[in-house]
Amino acid sequence: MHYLIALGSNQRHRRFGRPRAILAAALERLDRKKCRVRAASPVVQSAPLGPSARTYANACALVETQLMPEELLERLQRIEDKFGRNRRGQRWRARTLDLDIILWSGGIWSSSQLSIPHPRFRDRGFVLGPGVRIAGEWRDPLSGLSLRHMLARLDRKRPRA
Ligand code: A4P
Ligand code: MG
Repeated sequence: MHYLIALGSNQRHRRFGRPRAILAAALERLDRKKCRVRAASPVVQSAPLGPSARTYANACALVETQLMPEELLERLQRIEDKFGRNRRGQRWRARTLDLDIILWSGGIWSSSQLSIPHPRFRDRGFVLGPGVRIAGEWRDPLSGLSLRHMLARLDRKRPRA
């Protein structure tokens, strides 16, 4: 099975350093134990959406694994914890590492823990931009649109900086 994973960071880590370096270290972690990172996008800088004031580093990765969606989510959350993610406090607060599942080759998953496709990815340039670099033709199972198509649509609405 394949998954498209979005990575984000906007806070330094005492050991791994700045957000860009955190993403590189997180990709290395992800490429272990039953998971293979088949492709990784370049890292982009993006203005924060929401209350946090700091610029984000964002990227996407294409992961191949036999893990089912909820097993992969658990794995991603363990990696977030290793990178010092603090789950207390405000939603969307500054974070050392956020790992979201955007798309899954199995299509749709919906439970109290996990929604695939990720409910908010369609209008986020910081997901679609890196996403098209490695999976431009992958289609959203709900709308039928490819990532490339969704990014072009978003750019028409709101030119990216
Ligand atoms: N969850 C449900 N579906 C998923 C999924 N597809 N992938 C649940 C991952 N998790 C999923 O997530 C909260 C809960 O969502 C999880 O426990 C899981 O069961 P979280 O990562 O703990 O909390 P969060 O990230 O603060 O909330 P959320 O809703 O995931 O936020 P978003 O939508 O990820 O937005 N601006 C820029 N420029 N770049 C960013 O990367 N990220 C955010 C966070 C806000 N602004 C940003 C960025
Ligand atoms: Mg998240």
